[in-house]
Amino acid sequence: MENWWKESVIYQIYPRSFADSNGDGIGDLNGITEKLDYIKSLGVDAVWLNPFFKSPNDDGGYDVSDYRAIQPEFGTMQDFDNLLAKAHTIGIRIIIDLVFNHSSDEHIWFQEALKSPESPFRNYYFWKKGKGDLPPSNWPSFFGGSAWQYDDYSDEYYLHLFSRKQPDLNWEYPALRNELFDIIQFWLGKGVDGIRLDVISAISKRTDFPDADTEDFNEIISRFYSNGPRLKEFIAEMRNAVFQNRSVLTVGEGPGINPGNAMNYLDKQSGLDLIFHFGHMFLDQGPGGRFDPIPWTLDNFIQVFLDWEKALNPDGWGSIFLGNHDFARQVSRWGNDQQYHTESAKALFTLMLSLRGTPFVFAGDEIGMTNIKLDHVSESKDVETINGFKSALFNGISEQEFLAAANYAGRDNARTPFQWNNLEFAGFSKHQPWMKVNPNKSVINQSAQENNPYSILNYFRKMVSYRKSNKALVYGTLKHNPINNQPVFCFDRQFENQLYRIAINFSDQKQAFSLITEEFSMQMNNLEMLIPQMLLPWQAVIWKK
Ligand code: ISL
Ligand code: CA
Repeated sequence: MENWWKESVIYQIYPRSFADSNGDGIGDLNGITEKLDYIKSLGVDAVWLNPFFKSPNDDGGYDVSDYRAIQPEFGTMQDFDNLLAKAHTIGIRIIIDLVFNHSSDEHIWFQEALKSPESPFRNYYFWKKGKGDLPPSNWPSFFGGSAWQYDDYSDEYYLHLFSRKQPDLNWEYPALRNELFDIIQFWLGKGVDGIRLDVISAISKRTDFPDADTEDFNEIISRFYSNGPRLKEFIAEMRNAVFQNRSVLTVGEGPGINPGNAMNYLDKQSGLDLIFHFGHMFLDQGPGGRFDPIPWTLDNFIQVFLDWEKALNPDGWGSIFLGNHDFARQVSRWGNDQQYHTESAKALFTLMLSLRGTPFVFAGDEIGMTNIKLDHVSESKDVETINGFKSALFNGISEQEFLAAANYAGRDNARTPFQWNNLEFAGFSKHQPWMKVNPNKSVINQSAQENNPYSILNYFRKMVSYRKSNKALVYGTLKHNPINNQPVFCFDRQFENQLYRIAINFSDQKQAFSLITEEFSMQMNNLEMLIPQMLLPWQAVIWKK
């Protein structure tokens, strides 16, 4: 069915942290297969799997050394085929995650390119002479330091926007593009239902590599790394080469995608089907990026959603997400994971599941998993945090200060083992897991919530089913009802003659609320009570007229 993804709710799984089937402390494909009935019970329609391809795991699998082989720790190709077949038998689609902005430096292409400037693989990457003893440009890597790594054998530098073990692929080179299209064909041939294209926003480089004229990292991303001159052309070529079959979902991810350029990615004929946008995900990042946190405001948060609503209407389609493997747990970042943990976790799902677009729910958020507190940076398993700490020390920032920023915003928060139950290692594994288990697994875990009608888990299930039986929440228009000087997000969704009013109190205080009259009937409420003309702390209600 065309556009199946418009009416879908998609569940994101980070394989390393979801379920360990063979007791080595590492999540794996068979672990996911064993949990398919649970996944189905959520009411979701598809699963997006973060990369599970062969990788030295420098960046959690986003450094691929063989795009046609399974990461041995995650299992075998047979295990993948088995997962895909079982998922299809219960009506769950599988979306895979192809990392085509860069490969691992351990990929055979890069190993060959390193051997000689004359190698046929040399042009699969970007190589440039330095400027004196300086790199070719002043570009900073996402993961600290320069985006250029010197290779003394050839006296040239190679480009890596991410870690030095993630050399950028040169899409200017047709032979490379054809290699990538063949890889897509390989996985489509196996029957996958969708492809997430990692950092698609950066595949077209400014090949003159001009120096950045700003220190603001998010500005550098947008103006120097993303939205390059041949972006639309490359996406169109890929679409025509491998995605003629429109029932396969193509979703583009990438920093630098903004309301002004989003439609460049979504051309009806030759673009992608939908994009992840990150406007809200950088609201609490200062000029120094992730580890330079600043407070966010609800007004700015709401404005991001309104701007995207305008930018993607009527032809575009976006994703709705509040967290993923790259950001802090949503209930900790946007909600109140202490005094109003359950209420605010539910309120965030009311928001996610009543907006226009395709909701992407990150595994663990449906049970309200929270951030983890690292006591030392040495507990981090994330290259972005580990390198970020090195840069911080170099700039005279103490471990304590950096740790506070990493515990607030670091990606480790999203990668702790799924909390299935209160047993040792939270039922994720029978073996010490690769990553610290959050001690709060004793109170926050799936089995404790499974049969509790008031749990986050069962509210999530109810909200998913409510969205599916009220298509206005998928296709309806969105009108904001601004409420000045109150932390309340209220908006209407209208579809034909149906009007829905959604109100969410983003605060620990009760708020007067007077936008409901008697012709509205309450449909969903994240609390067990409703006081007229009032929203209790973190109360989220849907009415219908
Ligand atoms: O985490 C971020 C930077 O602070 C995000 O901007 C992120 O790097 C960016 O959205 C791209 O993320 C994707 O590509 C990265 C990988 O580390 C992320 O896990 C992946 O989601 C490089 O492949
Ligand atoms: Ca395992």
